[in-house]
Amino acid sequence: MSAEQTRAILADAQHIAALTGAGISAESGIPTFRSNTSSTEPRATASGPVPLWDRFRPEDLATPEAFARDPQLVWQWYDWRRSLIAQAQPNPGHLALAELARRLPRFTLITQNVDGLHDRAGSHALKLHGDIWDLRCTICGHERHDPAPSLDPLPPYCNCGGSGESRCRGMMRPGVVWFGEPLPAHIWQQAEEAASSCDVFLVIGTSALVYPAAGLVHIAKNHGARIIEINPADTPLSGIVDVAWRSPAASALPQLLQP
Ligand code: BJW
Ligand code: ZN
Repeated sequence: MSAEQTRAILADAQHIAALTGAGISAESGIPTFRSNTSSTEPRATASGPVPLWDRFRPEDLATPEAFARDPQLVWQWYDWRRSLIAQAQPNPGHLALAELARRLPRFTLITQNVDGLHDRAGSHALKLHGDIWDLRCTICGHERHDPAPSLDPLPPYCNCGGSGESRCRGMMRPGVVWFGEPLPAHIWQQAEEAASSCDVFLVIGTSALVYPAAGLVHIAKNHGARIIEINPADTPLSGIVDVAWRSPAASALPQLLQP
């Protein structure tokens, strides 16, 4: 029923926006943040086994305070995640969104994910929380995109300014948005504009606990958009959605391409 309902709503829309979260990449083998299980064991390092990552909540590690306290631990978490992501492939959910963008008059994809799987599926996504393959110097602000799955040394150091005395030796941090940090203003502006002007807003695979990203759904609702949630579980937003499609994204989204 939800597939037909959703297809009928999409058919009349001029501008569709979609917000994705970790759930869309779950079927690519990437653990979500707020689940109790992880399919992959953390690897061991030369200095001994790394902690069981399942014990850490994003609120423990995705903060400037955690990085200041223990950059090695935070980098080990990102290094583990980068290795998982490097082995993962976009799934039929990512691919279906890329195809929808090609077919629809106007489609804006907004993601909270840093894994780059939307890019690899052929989408252009507004990345609210940055990109796990970007590194940024904590001293000089220099940024580099480094798609190598594993980094050596860990933490990585800035190498701008040449090899001599003038070389910056600042520690690099992941180019992502941690708790308490602002989202990139130009990306947020485009996301807010899309939420304000779309006819339909798809909310896919997010627990909708983290703001301001989850606030986009309220913005869309307040501007009259129909809201469609695709998630196997309820979220705090479920009460305000027009369609709650309780299905994994990788099996639901391809159904939207059917005639
Ligand atoms: C499936 C599925 C399948 C499973 N198919 N679905 C009180 C009220 C309001 C706000 C705040 C507050 N106190 C503090 C705040 C602000 C704070 C916040 O929101 N905190 C909450 C936890 C309360 N927000 C911030 O700090 C943000 N910044 C900010 O507000 O700045 C203000 C500012 C202005 C000016 C100057 C300075 C500051 C920043 C938030 C950054 C979040 N960063 C992270 C880490 C990114 C980098 C990284 O990846 O390491 O972003 S945290 C983490 O959570 C990550 C995610 O993008 C984000 C959301 O998670 P997501 O995607 O929803 O994943 P899960 O795991 O939670 O849910 C998965 C869902 O998938 C579940 O629903 C499953 O059911 C479902 N699912 N399988 C479909 N197969
Ligand atoms: Zn530097």
